[in-house]
Amino acid sequence: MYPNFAYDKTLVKCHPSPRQMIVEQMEFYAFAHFTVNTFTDKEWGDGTEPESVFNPTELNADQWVDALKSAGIGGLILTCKHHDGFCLWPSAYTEHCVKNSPFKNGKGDVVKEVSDACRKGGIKFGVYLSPWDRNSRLYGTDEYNDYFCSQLTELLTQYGDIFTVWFDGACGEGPNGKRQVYDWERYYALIRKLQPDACIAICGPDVRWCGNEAGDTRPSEWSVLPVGFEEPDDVAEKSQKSDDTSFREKTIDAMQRDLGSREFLQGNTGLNWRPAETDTSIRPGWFYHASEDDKVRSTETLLDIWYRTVGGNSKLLLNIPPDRRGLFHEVDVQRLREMGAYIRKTFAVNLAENAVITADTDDGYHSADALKINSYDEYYKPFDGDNQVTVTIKLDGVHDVSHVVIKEHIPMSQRVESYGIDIRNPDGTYAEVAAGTTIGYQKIEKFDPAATDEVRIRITDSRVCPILSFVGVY
Ligand code: FUL
Repeated sequence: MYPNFAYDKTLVKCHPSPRQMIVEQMEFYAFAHFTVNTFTDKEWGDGTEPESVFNPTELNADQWVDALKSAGIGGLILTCKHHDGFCLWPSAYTEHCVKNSPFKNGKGDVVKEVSDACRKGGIKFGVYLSPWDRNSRLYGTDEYNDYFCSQLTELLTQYGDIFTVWFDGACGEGPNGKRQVYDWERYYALIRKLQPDACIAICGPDVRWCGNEAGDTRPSEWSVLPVGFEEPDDVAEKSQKSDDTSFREKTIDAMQRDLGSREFLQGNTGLNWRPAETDTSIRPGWFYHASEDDKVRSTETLLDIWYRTVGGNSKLLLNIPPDRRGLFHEVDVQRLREMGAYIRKTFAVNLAENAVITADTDDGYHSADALKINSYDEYYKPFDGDNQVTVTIKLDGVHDVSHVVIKEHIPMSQRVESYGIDIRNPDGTYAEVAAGTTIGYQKIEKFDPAATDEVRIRITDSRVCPILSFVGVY
């Protein structure tokens, strides 16, 4: 059994591992879906596409990274192999890869170019390797597990540090298709050995699929879930099974709305920290289609998703598909710039920094002053048993306020179950401007701008005493 293995039913791990903390703090990262589909105008290739179709003539991964950084994105996951089996790196284990394509006369390596550009640009790099492979003749046999591990080994040893390995649950084989018994434990052990700091996402123990591709989120998102929930077979069951575009519009199933309430957890013997990740595309498709150039999501929609994910205890994994040139399309680049400009402007000045922050109670060691610093080195904590507390942020004058950011001290788990936020009116009364349930890694509350000299955060219920690490007022 490996450390942090998600499916040990006796495990109780209610806080993030160091590798999960890396992803938690990245908040917002990107996907790039790129393969033969980009050139055949498909979403799922069937594995018979000739290598000759893959020919990006102006590939420039620096352009991708610059665009991502303009939005404040901290990492990029590349589809090194999608369901069609075509590998974006010159794999020694298959002919179905870039080495037999016209791209750089067969001498190119997209994974290298992209990972180098990420490193140069100071963002992290992750790999998507589709377990389902429609090209490999080994798929459906035990040897496929060897093949898959050989490919993983190439990716995890030749391209520097990898922050996440993303295992898709999608499989469209259907009732008469090939059945592969994936040796998940072997894959996980290999990843832990070769890249111990990398998370294993989706069909894996460290990062949990949010359950839809539309950008839908849960109002109450918990990171502590029962062990055994969403094992790879469950993920596969809920994932896409045919190349049906309507799947991308499907929202979270009603049955899946609550994954972490006390009622939901009751009776489970094990608990595990598995934060949600919301993966969605900037366009209707995951791959580039010129016909979708006028269907790129608006900056407003993208920001709405950003608020609900990054500000709602989920990670945001936004897909930006490179086009046939090997560039992010101009429209997508513009959207990323606009998102970044808005976020930077909105959160430029944290009014809490010059405020006086107090709490109605603390344990004598961890005062509310610690909330000014956005780090996990210090935190605010009341006495055990004090599950309701009020934190008051007295500003250095009257300011227009429209956002409050709260972070729990997640190294000591997720505890808060409900809260309210008030502002002080000029006449000394208080008006509630926001209220909610879970906080977790981070809650961002946006409300109508109001002039005030004091903001009050009331934690109205918590599983055990609330422990907070940061408060921001903007
Ligand atoms: C799905 C896949 O089928 C899509 O093509 C895409 O890769 C998405 C991220 O996951 O399950």
